[in-house]
Amino acid sequence: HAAEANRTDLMTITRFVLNEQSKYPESRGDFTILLSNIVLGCKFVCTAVNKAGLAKLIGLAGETNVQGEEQKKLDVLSNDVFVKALISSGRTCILVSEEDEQATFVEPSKRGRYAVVFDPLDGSSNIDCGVSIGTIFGIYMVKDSIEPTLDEVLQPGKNMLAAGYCMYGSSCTFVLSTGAGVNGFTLDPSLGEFILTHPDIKIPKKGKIYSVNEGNAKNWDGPTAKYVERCKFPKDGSSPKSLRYIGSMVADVHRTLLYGGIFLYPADKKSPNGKLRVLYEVFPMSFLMEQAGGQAFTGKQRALDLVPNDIHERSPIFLGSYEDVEEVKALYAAEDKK
Ligand code: P6P
Repeated sequence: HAAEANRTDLMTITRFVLNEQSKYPESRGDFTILLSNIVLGCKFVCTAVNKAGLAKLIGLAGETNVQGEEQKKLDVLSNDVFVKALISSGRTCILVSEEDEQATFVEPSKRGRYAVVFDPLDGSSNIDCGVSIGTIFGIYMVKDSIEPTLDEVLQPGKNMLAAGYCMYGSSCTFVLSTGAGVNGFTLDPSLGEFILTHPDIKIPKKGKIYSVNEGNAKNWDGPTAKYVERCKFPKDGSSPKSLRYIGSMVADVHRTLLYGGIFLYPADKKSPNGKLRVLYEVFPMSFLMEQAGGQAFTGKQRALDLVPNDIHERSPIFLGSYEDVEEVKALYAAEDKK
């Protein structure tokens, strides 16, 4: 009976957010409207990504179609969809996208109170081999939506109102936090709705998996090299961690969130700030990890305390199970004492 009730009591993402919003009587539903436009963008990208495999046959996504027109690459197409969906929501005033060198300042007639930072299709180099990819986003409330400046988005990640990602894999999974825990929704294609499937996600306190591109080992600094060595040759007699590295941040972070363990993209001699972008990769994933009971560290500080100076700034990142990240912090602290 309960199963039947659950099946018919559909907790869609819109209903879920409306429930959340009802806790803030003064809210005017703006966030719900903003989120529904982000969800719309994800649904579009989900169908486009799923068709990408056929693209070679029907000339989409970066191929030339039958009319000989050069089709946009999927990440450019996805960016167009998100920018248009966010502007048409009438709830944003600044957009920062991985795809656009400059921030987008929304025209005054369509301005709203939110700034959205996003990577429309992270890991898109993996599309052709069918590896899961995703959209990552973070949302700030702006102080001055009349004459907004870049300062509104050069804010530490701890000031974000919400963050999330949508993973386009064997199923389309939307993971979201509005600052009161983390919830996962799965797209039911027959309904065209995201349904709550992973309520109140909590990351295990310690995990058995480490996730890093070992190909960069030659260039790692001491603490990172020491930590990875410990994962492979534990000194306390425990069994070694397993290495799982997909090379698509959304997929590696989603597995870490659900199974536990640690994901790291450290600094190295070639890239002293690592590779991942602060605003729309490091901050949203760090926000989610903290909300799920894990943590995120840059090698110097709590990731969410970082104050970016440039909208495309990079940072090293160690994120995941609380105790695993603690070990990394201890190794960097010991290094600082030398
Ligand atoms: P590497 C994908 O290109 C990406 O931006 C992230 O999704 C992923 O975590 C990382 O780069 C992989 O980088 O250097 O290991 O190939």
